[in-house]
Amino acid sequence: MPNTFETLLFEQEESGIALLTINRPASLNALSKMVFDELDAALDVVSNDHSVKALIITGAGEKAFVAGADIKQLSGLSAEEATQTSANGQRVFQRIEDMEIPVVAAVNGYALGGGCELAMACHLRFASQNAVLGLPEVSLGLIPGWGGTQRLPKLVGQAKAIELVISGNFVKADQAERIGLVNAVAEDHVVEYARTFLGKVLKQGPVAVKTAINAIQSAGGEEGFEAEANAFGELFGTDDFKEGTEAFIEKRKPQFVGK
Ligand code: CO8
Repeated sequence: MPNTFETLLFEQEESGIALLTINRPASLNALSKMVFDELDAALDVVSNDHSVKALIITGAGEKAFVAGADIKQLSGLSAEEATQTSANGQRVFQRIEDMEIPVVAAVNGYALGGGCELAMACHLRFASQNAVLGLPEVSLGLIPGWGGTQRLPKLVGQAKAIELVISGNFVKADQAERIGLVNAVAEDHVVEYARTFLGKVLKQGPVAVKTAINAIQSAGGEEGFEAEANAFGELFGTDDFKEGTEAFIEKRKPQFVGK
């Protein structure tokens, strides 16, 4: 499987973290069809390589994470092609949400429209000081089409989601943190901030981390409680649980094996 791409940079770091950079800075990293095809392929690489323990997604350059769908491509689509483009983007972003490792968006500048939707599909979002997020699709006579109408209310509540989507208003990093759209604002370099955060996560029991993300994702319905209880019980059968509890009792650091 190739891990060199035209519109992405893919780097595997020794720490077990992979860094995926959307790399079209001249178009503020706008999401073209090729970006989606390559994202799909990069997610295959990550899923099949068990040495990758966490993923950071960011944008090339200082100005933008991703400034949305490639409007130049979008403008030429028929209604049928637009529906397909929406469904395909939803599928790729759902793959991100379903990844079995933590996926963090390092939002380094504009995250607009599809860029904000990409960030929302990640498990966590950290923002740079100059980050600006928003869903300005209504200004183009559109609505968010890559999961934004579904994920935004989960993060910021229904009323705030409606406010942001129907006004197309942008929010800066500090406001995005206040409303829950991003987890935190980095003082300095946002990718470094994400690395430091993930460094801590990677010291925890890997099966427990994966199970926690799955359980929290199923929150919201009756089934969520049942899924949590079942997952909790299953973790009792893992080597990581035995090691974690033994290490606590023996007053030493755990050596997790991820099983
Ligand atoms: N698509 C294509 N090119 C873009 C995009 C974009 N989304 N954003 C910026 N660019 C290009 C500009 O055209 C410009 O190119 P050039 O130098 O060749 O003219 C270059 O990037 C630099 O941009 P600007 O000169 O505009 O930079 P500014 O600093 O003046 O402004 C902004 C930065 C505010 C981010 C501005 O570029 C902007 O408003 N961009 C568009 C933001 C937007 O509306 N995004 C939402 C797009 S719609 C969407 O994402 C829908 C997703 C769901 C799709 C569902 C499937 C059908």
